Amino acid sequence: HPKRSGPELLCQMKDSVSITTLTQEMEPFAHFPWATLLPPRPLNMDIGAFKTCAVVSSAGSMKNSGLGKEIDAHDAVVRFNAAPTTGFEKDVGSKTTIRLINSQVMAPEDHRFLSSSLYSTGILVGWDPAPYSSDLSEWYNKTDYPIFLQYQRYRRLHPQQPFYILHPRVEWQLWNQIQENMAEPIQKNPPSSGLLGTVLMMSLCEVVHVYEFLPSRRKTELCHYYQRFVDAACTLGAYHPLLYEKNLVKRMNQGLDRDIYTHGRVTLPGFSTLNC
Ligand code: NCC
Repeated sequence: HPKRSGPELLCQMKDSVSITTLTQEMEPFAHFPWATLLPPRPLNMDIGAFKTCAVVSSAGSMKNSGLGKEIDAHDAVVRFNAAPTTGFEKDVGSKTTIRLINSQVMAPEDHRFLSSSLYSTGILVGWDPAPYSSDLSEWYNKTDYPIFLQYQRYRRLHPQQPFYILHPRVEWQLWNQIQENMAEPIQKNPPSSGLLGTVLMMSLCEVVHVYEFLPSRRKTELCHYYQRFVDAACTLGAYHPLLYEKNLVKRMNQGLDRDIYTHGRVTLPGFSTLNC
């Protein structure tokens, strides 16, 4: 196929990726005694629609960005994994509406998940790299990390906090979308939390600003803004098809290249605003 234009990519994304989360009545969960710990309704029926949303990548280049105020001015803000706000407000803001966490972060070996206050604000959305095109039962018996065990534990300890689990179908719909638009074969691993969160917000918001997913002039080999750890693979990808994800986001960007350079900011339209 000829290379798709930005508007074509956006419409294709809207048509082929549907953001869903697990609910109590889905099989096989409906038959489990702990099914009632799962939300009765999918995420999109409980929150939104928002006007403006910010997606804050965890990249080292968020450091010294001074973007905190701009980020907090959005109606909803999504953050990832163990990325903190405390002590970094000036650069990343302090509002957290949704925290998207991979199952590695939830793993019991990392004792902090169940107790740390890092995870106590906002709506949690967990995800786990599921086998390609598996059904829910197959995945349930073969998760990368024990996401369901930890989910149950967390829900019992923090029953008031909304906590959803992303349907694994979303990962592979999005992966297909990336592969469809690349000339070469890409690794069959799910997209990064950053792209999952971006598309999640495109389904909930009218306008989405993504920060430092496409690196600005502050681009650095520092992995995260909150850690002294240097690895270029954090920005360019190893396990996740990150370079391809970034290429796709660059092509969908409706903002100015200048905004990427100065603010690391990409502007994407919400799906509801598209006339496809
Ligand atoms: O690093 P991570 O991601 O938590 O970052 C969240 C998202 O921000 C974007 N990012 C991050 C760093 C960087 N230099 N450039 C970026 O663009 C990416 O979009 C990224 O998804 C993940 O995707 O869930 C990931 O999680 C970590 C790790 O599991 C958690 O941080 C918990 O410690 C993974 N690291 C390892 O497995 C070692 C990372 O590969 C992906």
